[in-house]
Amino acid sequence: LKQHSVMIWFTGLSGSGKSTLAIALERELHRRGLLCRILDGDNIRSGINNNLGFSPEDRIENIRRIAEVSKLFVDSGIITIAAFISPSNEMRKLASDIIGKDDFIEVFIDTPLEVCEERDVKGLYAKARRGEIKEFTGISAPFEQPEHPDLRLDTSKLEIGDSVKKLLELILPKVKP
Ligand code: GGZ
Repeated sequence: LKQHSVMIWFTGLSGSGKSTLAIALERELHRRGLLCRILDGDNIRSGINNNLGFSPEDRIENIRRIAEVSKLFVDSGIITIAAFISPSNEMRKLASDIIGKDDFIEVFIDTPLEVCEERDVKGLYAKARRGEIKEFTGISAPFEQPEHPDLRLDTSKLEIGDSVKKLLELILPKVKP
């Protein structure tokens, strides 16, 4: 049995569209009979990582555990989609080193901060502006843009379907022998 799998690592600001794209991508992969799994704040920060906050140290530990768990999935043949801000080159390198760079696809959700803040789906940017949330990425904590992502998607310019198409073009050749 030879199943080859990959890690799709979304990085980008809160509200950039990581989770929305992850869900849309998952649907298309399932439609093609491919097993996949999304890891996001809802299933990771609420459980295995519920003792972690948003200090630089905690974010690194968050990403390290996510990468270790992801590696178990990838090694089981499951296409694994991670949707975390992962705001620094160091964090993304850590994830890539744990998973192995040959299986690691870095996708930068490059939606401008202004658009993310305008969307403010959960009202977190407004809270961060009022100082009610400390160390909020993009406002009071840094986001380092990846320099050489495998794919860059700006959800303020692309339709979801177009982004998913680009993702599939990148992923399918790597998972279908
Ligand atoms: C950034 C925060 C913060 C702070 C809470 N900074 O839009 P969301 O709500 O659902 O996504 C954000 C999520 C970010 O968690 P990650 O695990 O992806 O971050 S990291 O990779 O940097 O560890 C946001 C919410 O958590 N949130 N406080 N201070 N985002």
